[in-house]
This record gives sequence, C-alpha cells and structure tokens, in this order.
Amino acid sequence: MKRVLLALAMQLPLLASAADAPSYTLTLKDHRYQPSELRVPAGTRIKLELVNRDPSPEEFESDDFPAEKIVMPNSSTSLFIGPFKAGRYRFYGDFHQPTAQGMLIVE
Ligand SMILES: [Cu+2]
Repeated sequence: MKRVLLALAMQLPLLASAADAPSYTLTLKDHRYQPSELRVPAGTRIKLELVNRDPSPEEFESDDFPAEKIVMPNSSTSLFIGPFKAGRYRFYGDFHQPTAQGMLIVE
C-alpha cells in the first residue's frame, strides 16, 4: 500500500505537467514532415501530435532523444517528448528515411 501511494505521488507531477504541455503538430505528407524544422521551448515537456496523411504507415523516431511511435496510414497519434536543453535534435520517419527527415530546434 505504501508502495502504491508512493508510486501515485510520483506520477502526479508528471500528469500535471502533461496536461500543461504545449502541443505541436507534425504532419507527414508524401513521406516528408511539415514543418521540417519544428521550434519548441527549452525545459518544457512537449506534446507532439503526429498526423500521417500518407497511405502507408510511418514510424516517428529519433536517435537524439527517446521517441519511437508508429502512425498508421491516414491516421494520427500523439506522444510526449522532452524536456530538452537548447539545441538541435534530428528526427526521422524510420520507414522512409530518404525523405522523412526533420529537425527539432529547441531554444
Ligand atoms: Cu524504428
């Protein structure tokens, strides 16, 4: 019981920050991300809406920050990323890497 309460207490700040997280949308069309450069604030948890307007699945992924999320064809989903330090963080669509490339610019 004590352990459960502790786990709940530890999750509350996360839930609060998730509810407050600013939201940004990345749209995939013709296997390209729009915008290809996404500017977001440093030090903030961010909600990322992933919209896939292609007739094939894509996987949003990065080697620079923890993120891996499948988006079904003509569908959307969301994930939380960050908080980040200021800098540039590359992301890509794992299934169409030649074109599905983008940069998260944290400032
Ligand atoms: Cu992958």
